[in-house]
Order: sequence, then structure tokens, then C-alpha cells
Amino acid sequence: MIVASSIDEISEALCETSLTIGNFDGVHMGHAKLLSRTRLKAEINNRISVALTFEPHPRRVILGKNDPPLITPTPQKLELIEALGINITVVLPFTKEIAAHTPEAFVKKFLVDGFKVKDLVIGYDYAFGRGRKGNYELLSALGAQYGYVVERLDPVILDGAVVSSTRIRDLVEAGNVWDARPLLNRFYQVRGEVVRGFGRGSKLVGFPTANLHLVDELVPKHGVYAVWVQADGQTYSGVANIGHNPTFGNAVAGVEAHIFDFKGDLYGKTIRVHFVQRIRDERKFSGVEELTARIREDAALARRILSMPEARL
Ligand code: RBF
Ligand code: MG
Repeated sequence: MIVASSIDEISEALCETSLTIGNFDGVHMGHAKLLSRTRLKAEINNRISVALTFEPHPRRVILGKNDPPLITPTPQKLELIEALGINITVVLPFTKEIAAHTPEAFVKKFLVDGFKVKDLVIGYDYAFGRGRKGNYELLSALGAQYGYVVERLDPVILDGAVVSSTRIRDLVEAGNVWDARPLLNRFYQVRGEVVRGFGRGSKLVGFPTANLHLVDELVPKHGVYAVWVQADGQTYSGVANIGHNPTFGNAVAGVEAHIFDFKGDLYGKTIRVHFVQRIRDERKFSGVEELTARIREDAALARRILSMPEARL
């Protein structure tokens, strides 16, 4: 997959395109439907499939804060889009200048002149621009004028409700990672570099943990989780804790994973933690002994959870 941040970088590769546009945060089941449909249309019509997305998340630019937290930071988003067979993804820097375009000007400049769009695939609720004026009706009217066809797809419904990034964020923030899985079609994961912690895990508690440095990513509700950990090209089972370690009173909340049957050094390496099932709240224990005993139980429970066929990665 070609990844670019402007049309100029890829203009040579561009002939007529089938294109889908959106934030695609999470690349969830609804997004997968749009991306697959776009790819199919490109195959059928002998066109190039393009996903057009923005960075930072437009809501962050408009509201001026780091909100919403991302389900999939850009590198992971690109990996997932690529897996769906899209030829080119353009991550346009979302600036106030881009936001200032009227929907008509945006369509002409980017979609028509830039991407030579012939098939445009959008989600059931897609709209852009001030007052969400750039909606299906307007995009279709412009399509009649410029010679492209718009297809609007119905939402994916799971357990009686629409699959959306907001619904997934709410589930993950509530610690309900097991229920987020079917919406994502994978476990919720974070990835980060392993950084030095306090060294208490190995020396004091007897359960060494890899402490993750996360950038700008959605963190599940504080507590203990059964997890899969991918490190050094291998997959391990493990148990993770998220929080302030109230037994010791850390100032900053962290994400740490104890990896079963692992001996080695992960400092400086990037690992992925896949959240399978929440086990309990983080607690303040009377001391190290009580904490260690509890972690031993957590570990045993995590192993049982991860040995269920339904928990396979
Ligand atoms: N720290 C706490 O203060 N309270 C907890 O409930 C708690 N639960 C944990 C559960 C697991 C499975 C693991 C691996 C760690 C947990 N910790 C908890 C964090 C522990 O205090 C930390 O790993 C060490 O202090 C090393 O930094
Ligand atoms: Mg640690």
C-alpha cells in the first residue's frame, strides 16, 4: 500500500479512483465494510482504491484539545487498512485551512481534480464541513456534475446497535474489552515502547512487568486484565495492570504487563498488548505480601481465561 500525506506525492500513480473518506478511527467493522466495498469497486472497474483520512482527528482541531483518545493511532490504522487491500491511503494533515474549504471547493479540488474520483463510498452518517453541509445529498449532486457515483452504505449493526468508534471508546473506557472485540473484529490493543519502571515488580513483588510508554492512545479503565502480549515477534500470554499502583501511590497512572514464561530484556522495544478480559479493579493492599498473593491469583485466572478457545488471538 502506498501511503502519502498529499496528492502531489502520488499524482503519478493516480488514474481514476474508487475512494472512501473518513476518520476510520478504530478501523472497526463499519469501516471495514466501507474499505472492502471500495476495494471491490476498484477491482470491478479497474480503478485504484484510495482511502482518504485525516490527521489529527478533525474533532481535535475543531475543539482544540486531545479528544477523542484514539482507538488506532495512525501507524496501526494504516496497517489495518492495508490488510483490507486498499492501494493508496492518503493521510491529509487536517489544518484550519483545509477546514475552511466549502464542501463544494473541497470536492472539486481534492476529490475531482486531485483523486479523479469515479466511485465514492461513504458511511451512512458521513458529512463534513461547517454545519455538516458536505453530506450524501450534496456529494451526489456534485457527482452528477463532475461524473462520479456516490454509494452510501448502511451501518453495521451488532447486538442491536450501530458499530461506531464512539461505542467502542465507551466500551473500552468502561473496561468492557470483551464486548469491544466483535465490533473491532479483534481485541482492543495498545502498543508502546517498554520503558523503565520503579524496579519494584521484579525485586519486591516477584512479578516483573514491562511498563509501556503510550502516546495519545485510548487506555482501558484502570484495573487488571488477561492479555496477549506480542514482543520480539512472538505471542505470549500475560496479565496487565493499569493504574496508579495505590499500594505504593504512583503519581502517574501506567500500563504494565507481566508476561508469562518470559525471560529477556524488552527495554526500548515496542510491544503490543491485546486486552482480552477485565479481571478486577486496582486496589490498595496492606502491603507487598497481600499484593503478591493477589497477583498470583490474577495470573492463574488470566491463564485460565486465555486457554479458552474463544480467547484466542
Ligand atoms: N498495584 C496495586 O497497588 N494494586 C493492585 O491492585 C495491583 N494489581 C496488579 C495486578 C497485576 C496482575 C500486576 C502485574 C500488577 C499489579 N499492581 C498493583 C502493580 C504493582 O504494584 C507493580 O507491578 C509493582 O509495584 C511494580 O511497579
Ligand atoms: Mg514494571
